[in-house]
Amino acid sequence: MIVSSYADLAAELSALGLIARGGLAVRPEDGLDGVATLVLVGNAGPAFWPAFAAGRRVEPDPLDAWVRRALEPVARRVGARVAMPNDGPPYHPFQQWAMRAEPVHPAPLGLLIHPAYGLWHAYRAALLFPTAIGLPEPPTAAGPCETCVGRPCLSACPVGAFDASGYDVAACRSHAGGPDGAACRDGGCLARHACPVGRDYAYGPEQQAFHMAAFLPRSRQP
Ligand code: B12
Ligand code: SF4
Ligand code: SF4
Repeated sequence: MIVSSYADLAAELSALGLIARGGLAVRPEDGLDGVATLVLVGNAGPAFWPAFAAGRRVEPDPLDAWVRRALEPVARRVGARVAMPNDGPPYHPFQQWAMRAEPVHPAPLGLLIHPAYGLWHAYRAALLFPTAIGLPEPPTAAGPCETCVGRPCLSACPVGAFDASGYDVAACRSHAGGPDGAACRDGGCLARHACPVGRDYAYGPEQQAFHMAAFLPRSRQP
């Protein structure tokens, strides 16, 4: 069966705790042979956490595994296949796809900022369709960073892991995983928290700690 409409797909994803985050007509230069349309699937804020908490199992990469379990039956039904952000390397350019699908812009931290969700959102998968499906016109919105006074995200990291030249992953991991890193480890990245946009969407404590544990060295995971 082919998906009847983007709206139906969005409703089906919503029932799973996930969000249809727009889509794009695939171009030859995207290098996705046999794919005509791509729909991004993601989360914003803490809304998907209860569904994941109820469905998670003790297994490697439990969030990706839960997303795959939730999406594979949907994909089969609508004639799509699933691509995941952590498939790789080489990784799929999810952030570049997202900028074509919805009004997100690069923030100084390297994450994409959304006008409503701020920095508290992510992409969990993409559904790849062999046929063209009707997509909503992506809404446009100016990037909030352009008019942000003081750019507080850039001065909130205790070890200055972010600056104009980029993101020092080693410095971040060393601090957040070390003896003085409990605030980052348990509550989430302080630079992300410093952003005034989308604060209502900040993840809850359990979700923050989960994402940070996934990012820190394995030996420090709970
Ligand atoms: C590799 C990777 C990382 C690496 C970063 C490597 C680097 N050089 O900086 C590491 C493991 C460090 C990382 C960390 C995080 N990441 Co990351 N990461 C990815 C991944 C899997 C691949 C990126 C890539 O190579 N893309 C392919 C190339 C072609 O595209 P590109 O646009 O040129 O990619 C560049 C940027 O994506 C950048 N990058 C990736 N992640 C991050 C994170 C930060 C903070 C910065 C500054 C840059 C950066 O590095 C890439 C190479 O230069 C993507 C998923 C994906 N498939 O895109 C997620 C992704 C970019 N990460 C994401 C997130 C949320 C994070 C974390 C914040 C997770 C967390 N803890 O909550 C952390 C940051 C830690 C913190 N302080 O909180 C999200 C961003 C969502 C958004 N709003 O834009 C993505 C899209 C995954 C998702 N599920 O949505 N990440
Ligand atoms: S604090 Fe300002 S510059 Fe930093 S991400 Fe938020 S809006 Fe953008
Ligand atoms: S997690 Fe902590 S150490 Fe890493 S960038 Fe954010 S504030 Fe800095």
